[in-house]
Amino acid sequence: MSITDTTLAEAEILLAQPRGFCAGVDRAIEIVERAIKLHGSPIYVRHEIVHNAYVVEDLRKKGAIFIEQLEEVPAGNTVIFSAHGVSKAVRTEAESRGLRVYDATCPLVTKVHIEVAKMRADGFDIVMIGHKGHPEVEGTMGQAGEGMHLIEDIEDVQALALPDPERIAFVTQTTLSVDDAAEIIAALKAKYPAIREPKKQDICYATQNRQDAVKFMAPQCDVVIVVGSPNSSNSNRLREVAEKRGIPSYMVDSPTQIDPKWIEGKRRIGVTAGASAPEALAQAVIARLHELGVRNVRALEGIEENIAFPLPRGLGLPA
Ligand code: 0CM
Ligand code: SF4
Repeated sequence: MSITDTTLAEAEILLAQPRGFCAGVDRAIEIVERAIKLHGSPIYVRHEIVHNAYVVEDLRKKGAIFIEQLEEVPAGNTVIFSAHGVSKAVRTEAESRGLRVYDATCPLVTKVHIEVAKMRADGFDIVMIGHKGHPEVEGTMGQAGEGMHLIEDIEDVQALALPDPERIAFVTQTTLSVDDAAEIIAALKAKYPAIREPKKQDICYATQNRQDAVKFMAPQCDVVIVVGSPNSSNSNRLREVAEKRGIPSYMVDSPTQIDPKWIEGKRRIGVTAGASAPEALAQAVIARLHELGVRNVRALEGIEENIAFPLPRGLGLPA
């Protein structure tokens, strides 16, 4: 047995708690599965239902067709809006085309949409903190025709020139880095002391809890592996949380992407999963680490989540 083998046999996997699916992702997947059962395939889904390649492929096999533009949905068909939400224009287009719609927008994204609508109705300009081009940002920005200002970082705060500093508010994307958002919000408040903030932060419970779990886990690890797809905002943020603490960290979509070099000579290997990454993938990553010689697994303590969101009308009965 080589020195490396001996080390890996003594090494352990630390498992973050909580990790993986949130209530919004559970609900969104369930909506697609129930719609297929109810109406038969194909069922059209606007954008990836959640940002996970494995989930999308699984639903594709079950009869879902993923599209980006509503014009790709043939007349008379059913379309499901993804967990990330849609703009008012997309909703109107679906209505005017007479499509049957099931809305899998996470209720915590809808909460932000409602904030935007209320504050625009009160005459406020709204600053949104988010990542340009992300579908959730497009959906939330698209809740109002005008008066929306997207910023991504502190430099953007300095560049903002708003018409009435007494009538402005901010909202955020739900899956931001909690720490980066806090810095941007502090800069906003310093520049616009009267800015109105959400009653409860827009960053969702799942994002907050998974980042907190990595903050607890990372200092105990020599390397961190995050299960998540490259386009998943919340999964990327988990990798960054570990990286910012000086721990080498990698994101993988599947166990085959693990490079054995990452764990060579490491004693503690942290594993977590983004809110859209199935537990089956996290378990497959653990199995791969076992194959590579790591024997022990220790689940860390952390918050037990027991949140569930109701299904939309028409899909709520037992399947
Ligand atoms: O927003 P993000 O890119 O993190 O989306 P996701 O599909 O990976 O996670 C669930 C959600 C939402 C909204
Ligand atoms: Fe909803 Fe948060 Fe999950 Fe996104 S990550 S689906 S906002 S609970």
